[in-house]
Amino acid sequence: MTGVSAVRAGFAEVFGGDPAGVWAAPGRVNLIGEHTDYNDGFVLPIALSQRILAAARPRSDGRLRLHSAQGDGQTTDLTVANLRAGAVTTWAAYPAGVVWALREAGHEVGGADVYLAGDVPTGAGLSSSAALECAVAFAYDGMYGLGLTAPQLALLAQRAENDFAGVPCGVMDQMASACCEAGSALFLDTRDLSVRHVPFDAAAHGLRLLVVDTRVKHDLGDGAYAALRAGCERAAELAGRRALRDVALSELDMVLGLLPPELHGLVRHVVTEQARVTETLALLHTGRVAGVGPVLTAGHASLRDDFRVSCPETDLVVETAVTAGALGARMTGGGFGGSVIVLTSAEAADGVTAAVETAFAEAGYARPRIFAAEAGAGAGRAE
Ligand code: GAF
Repeated sequence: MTGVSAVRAGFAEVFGGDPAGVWAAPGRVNLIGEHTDYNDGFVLPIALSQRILAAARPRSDGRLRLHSAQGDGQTTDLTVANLRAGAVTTWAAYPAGVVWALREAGHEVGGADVYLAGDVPTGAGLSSSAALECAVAFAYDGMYGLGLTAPQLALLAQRAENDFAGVPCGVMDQMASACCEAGSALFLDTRDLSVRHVPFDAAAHGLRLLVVDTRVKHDLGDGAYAALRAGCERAAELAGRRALRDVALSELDMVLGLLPPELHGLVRHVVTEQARVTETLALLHTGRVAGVGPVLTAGHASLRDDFRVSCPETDLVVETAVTAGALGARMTGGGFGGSVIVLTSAEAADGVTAAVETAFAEAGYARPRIFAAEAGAGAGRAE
């Protein structure tokens, strides 16, 4: 985990002096509820212990200076009053977009020096961009005394990503980063943003939740995600529903009869995935955590065969892990690469890890990064 003292030292080196504070925001994995958020549906993510830290100090001259420890050593120097959607095309679009979104929403915020560092892998489907946005949103809220709530900051972070950086994501990742609590998964109804914190402690049940980063980079901005979203919205419109969330499982066949065949897979996935979230919630509420495994694997099959967002590497992880004795596995996040979550007994975890590593080596794939996830805390002031 990147430490607060390292970030303070980095800030002093780049900008001189001390920051006004240090704020942190985590990455996430989604247990279940994939590609449901922009269909007004349910999601169930947990925050990771991997996080982005932002050491920040306000400036009175309207300049926004952004420096990332993971960047190319350059400091991005912007003028807050000149921020325009689409004008920043590097990683700095995410933090700058948050400042833009705050001002668009009428908050009178000025400039700042912001030093960013963290250990959320980028392009791994673990929400590094949402963590970046939320770290800066919470830093600005603290520095400028805005008094905004975590969901309000999450919505501003999503606006930054949608309208400033031009990535049409749903609200799950920002809500997870902003609102999760340690030891719990976040059940979120994306229609009304109501949340429930659902205890999730795999270790207490003799289990492990492994995250396998396949190292296949995914990019939500490349058009495929937008096309899926547009397909879902078109299907809802043709079916005469506000969103696909409004199609009940019992009506699925009837609704498919109203739609062109190329939309069937999208609709089938979203409608059955909604049911899988509800099923997972019931299993967690009754302490049957191991029972979540097969639901994950069914979710992966749906993402692979109906929604078509898996790839050979994520499929290989799922297949290998389950064959090696895992309780279940599925890709997590937007897809087209990224990471897989694997639910396994603690005893089988090493064997599952070794089997996945061997399968990747045999297939000639890059060595995956594998770690055990625990439900971490959401964003806030780190110091
Ligand atoms: C990405 C998006 F950013 C989320 O909003 C969500 O749609 C997810 O893909 C798929 O569930 O992480």
